[in-house]
Amino acid sequence: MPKPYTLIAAEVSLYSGKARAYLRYKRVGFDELFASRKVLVEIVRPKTGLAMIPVLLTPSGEAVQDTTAIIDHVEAVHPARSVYPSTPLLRLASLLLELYGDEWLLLPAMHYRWHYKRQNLGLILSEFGKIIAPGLPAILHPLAGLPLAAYFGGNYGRALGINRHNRAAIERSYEAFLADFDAHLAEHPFLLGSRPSVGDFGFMGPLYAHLYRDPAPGQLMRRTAPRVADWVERMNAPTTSDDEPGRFAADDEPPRSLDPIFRRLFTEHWPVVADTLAAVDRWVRAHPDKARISRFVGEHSFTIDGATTTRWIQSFTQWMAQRPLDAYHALAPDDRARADRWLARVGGDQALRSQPRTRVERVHNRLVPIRAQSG
Ligand SMILES: N[C@@H](CCC(=O)N[C@@H](CS)C(=O)NCC(=O)O)C(=O)O
Repeated sequence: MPKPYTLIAAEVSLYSGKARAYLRYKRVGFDELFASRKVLVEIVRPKTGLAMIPVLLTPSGEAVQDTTAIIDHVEAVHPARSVYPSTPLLRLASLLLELYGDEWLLLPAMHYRWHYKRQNLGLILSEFGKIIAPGLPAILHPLAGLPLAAYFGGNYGRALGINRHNRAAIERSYEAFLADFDAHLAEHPFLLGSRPSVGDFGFMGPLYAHLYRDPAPGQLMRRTAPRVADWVERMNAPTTSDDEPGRFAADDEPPRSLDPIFRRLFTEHWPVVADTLAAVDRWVRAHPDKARISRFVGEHSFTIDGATTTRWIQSFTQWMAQRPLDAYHALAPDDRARADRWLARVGGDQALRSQPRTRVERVHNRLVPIRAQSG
């Protein structure tokens, strides 16, 4: 019998891993439809206007793109086993962690996949070849996958700011992250307790298809952070026997063992986020006639572990960042005081104070500015 939902996805795709693990955890029945070029051309593009995966086809005929939109769609229909903690600080923490996973662990994911070609390329080319021409004999897949590999492998460096100046720094930062996450997992099965939150699913994107499954980083993870590898496996195979999915941390307190991860988030990632909010605002003011915000809105420099280089500013980051910012600004005074104490402990005490001057929203899968009404 067909299941109510269909997830258009691929094992090799980063954000597919996030959506797949989430849908399994929620126990909403779904079939996975392999995102071949034919599926992209015949279903994804006409239904979403984009050539991006994953896409969720819902029982009511909608096509939802973007993993965060997929999660929010499914949460609204199936509130049981919510991935959003109901208490305010944990909720804020989960949104920050989702943002960090989606947008910042992307750097090591792309770096390790494309830099360690000798180890990874065999697998990647065959999987890309399957996307382009699933009907071809497997032996020809690597050849068919070359153009797609050239596209992704050729563009990520400039867009994300990954090059010879910061490769070693990205590896130092990621290895430190792995050690911190591994130590955290010695105390808690998931990021915020014994139950996965939206932050875990954000982490699952980069930590599955690329950093667990690609041979070179996969070996690094299994060797240096075996608990992280176990977590990836747990996230992909949630226990289905009991209805009680576990608990979020007690007393609405983000676990202390996450402090180093939050500290890295606020030192490395948040300056990029803050700069992005300012750049989106400038871009929108400079383009009053444009209904949609361009995917890239300029270039800026950023620093990871002492290495500075430039990257393209991605407007989408603002849409993700508005989520924790909104959660912070909606806190009741007592909760805000508690949040500020926690944020000060992890170096984020100023980070969330100001809101973006221009807000953005997604309309038909495009980012649009919410302009102040004139008159
Ligand atoms: N933020 C989106 C990103 C989706 C995305 O970037 N998907 C990748 C594959 S993992 C893709 O389709 N990229 C095509 C492109 O960037 O043109 C999400 O959460 O779904």
